[in-house]
Amino acid sequence: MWIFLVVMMSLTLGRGQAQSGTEAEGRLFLQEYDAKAGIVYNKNVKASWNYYTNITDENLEKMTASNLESAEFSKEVARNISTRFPNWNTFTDPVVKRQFMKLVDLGFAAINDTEKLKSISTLEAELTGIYSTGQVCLPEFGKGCLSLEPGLTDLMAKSRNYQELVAVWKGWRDASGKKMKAKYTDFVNVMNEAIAFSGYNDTGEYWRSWYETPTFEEDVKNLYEQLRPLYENLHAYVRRKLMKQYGEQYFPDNGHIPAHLFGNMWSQTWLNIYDIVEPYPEATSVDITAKMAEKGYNITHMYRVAEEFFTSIGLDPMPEGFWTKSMLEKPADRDVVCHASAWDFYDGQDFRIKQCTAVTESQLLTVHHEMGHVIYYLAYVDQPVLYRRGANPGFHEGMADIVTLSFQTPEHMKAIGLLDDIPTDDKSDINFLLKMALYKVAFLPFGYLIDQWRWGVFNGKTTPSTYNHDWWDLRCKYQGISPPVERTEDDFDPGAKYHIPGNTPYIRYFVSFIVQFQWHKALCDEIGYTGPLHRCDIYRKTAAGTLLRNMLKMGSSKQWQEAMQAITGSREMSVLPMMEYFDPLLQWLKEQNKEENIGWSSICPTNIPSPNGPRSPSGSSRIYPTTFLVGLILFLRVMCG
Ligand code: X8Z
Ligand code: ZN
Repeated sequence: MWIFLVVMMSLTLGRGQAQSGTEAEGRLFLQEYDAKAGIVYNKNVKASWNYYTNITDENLEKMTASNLESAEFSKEVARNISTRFPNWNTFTDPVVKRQFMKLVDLGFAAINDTEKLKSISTLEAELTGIYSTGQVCLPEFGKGCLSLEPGLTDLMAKSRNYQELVAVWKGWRDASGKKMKAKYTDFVNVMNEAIAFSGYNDTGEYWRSWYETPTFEEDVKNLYEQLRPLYENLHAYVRRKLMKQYGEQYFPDNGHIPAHLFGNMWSQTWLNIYDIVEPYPEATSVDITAKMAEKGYNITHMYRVAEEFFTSIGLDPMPEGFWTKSMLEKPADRDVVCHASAWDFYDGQDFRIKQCTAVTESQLLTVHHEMGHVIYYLAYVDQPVLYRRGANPGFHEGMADIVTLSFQTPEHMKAIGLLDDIPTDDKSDINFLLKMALYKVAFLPFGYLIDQWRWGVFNGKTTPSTYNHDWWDLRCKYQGISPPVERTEDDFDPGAKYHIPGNTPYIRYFVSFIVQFQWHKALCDEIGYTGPLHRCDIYRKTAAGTLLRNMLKMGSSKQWQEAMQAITGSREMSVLPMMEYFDPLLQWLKEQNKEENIGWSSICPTNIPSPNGPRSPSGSSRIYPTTFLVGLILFLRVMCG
């Protein structure tokens, strides 16, 4: 490792040169930096790829060594800037100045203790390793030992057996999160210690700084509040359908839904229970997974279909190496990190996807998502390395998702042969919108709460003694769901979600789910589309591709507000396009929910219904306001003779 460091030191910039520090020299310095950083980043990403696609101790060690080299390189550059360009802040060219601003913000690398830096890298990899190798054995349900992908994911999606779902849900949390608590506690402490060297109060503050918006926390809260009625109506409708499916006795009295009934391990998207909640079974809706099987889809074809969408609007095809170097299938001979991701190797030609692809509808959407990330990488490839990022992290995720809004329309399904006729009746339209809501609306509170929890952990509001309690407080409050079995502080349920051990910030997805609708509307306006927003398909419309590309190619060279303006004409995040998209569904849901108590208690139930049967002797103590009053009157009558 030390040999590496010596080689790397000779790459660092500006050593022994005269100190003049003019802006023109600053520009040269950046050019030199760019060439060298490309090499260092490339080596670093390769080492990470090797670990993520082959989890071994040896690969872990190599990745850690490479992370340290990369951090040392960044530190050396920042040191050179402080001696050679102490006044970079006065530079006038914003393109130059912004790069200096990014270079001096070292993040965790600022810490002067290499052992601590090393432990950040090691802990993250170890936590990811625990997550990625976890298995659940289910002999009582006639099944062997299953990993998360594809086995447990598939069971969560398809099983309609209450007890089996409990076993999978709890089993995964025992096999993953429960084994992480001590390591995660150390991880938080060492990250906070390191980030203090960069002048941040805590890691959450550092992560939020990427949005360059002083009111960011308040802004996302306001966005969430505006969308809450939409979620609450969906929740009430789905709750009624699930009660019918599984029986009221399993549902707590306070309006919550047991968390394991949504067809998804984390209740984050509810697409897989469409069959239970379908509004009009007699109208049109397509079982895309079945149709894919019927049409003979295989994994390569799924990626070709996604690529064809992007090229149809004038965006780039995947480069040659993508097809040979990506990991598109789960290998049978080694442990890998299955959670899907897209990789930029910073050499301008090597871009890959890592995904344990299965031939299902939701995986087809993930294929589009990951390829959307690669399209962003390709669009900003001519930017300096420092600007080869999304305008903010939410923009990258928004770009990854935007085509799913076109892709899923009946119009598009027909265009690619997955649907025979385009339905025009209102009932089929509601079926379609409900399905979209199970994906896009159901996600909102989840996307919002994950980092509410993590920001609290980082700023000390949530301590290890209340990790799980505070997690469930948020899940109960925002999602209106509660655990199907008792939880204690021996459990660490946050760790059962990839992004917690993987240390990927999550508010980006909430931002993405807002901005993708803004962009979808802007692109549909651009192509002169005048119908309802939810039926717009930008397929084969190069004008849409051009507008999108003009925003993407900026990378992070400007603040996100400018990128937003380039595509929508406005500098703000707004929920209006999403509200417009789902308005017909919201009106329909309100009608369906007329007799319903919408909402739920903001606190978790104290008495969790037993997974094995009725939760109380009477089995019917649901306290809706009306039944509660009748009960009270009867009680008083008895008491008062
Ligand atoms: O993690 C992802 C992508 C990779 S960026 C597969 N997503 C979030 C998740 O799975 O929790 C996409 C949407 C939300
Ligand atoms: Zn993504």
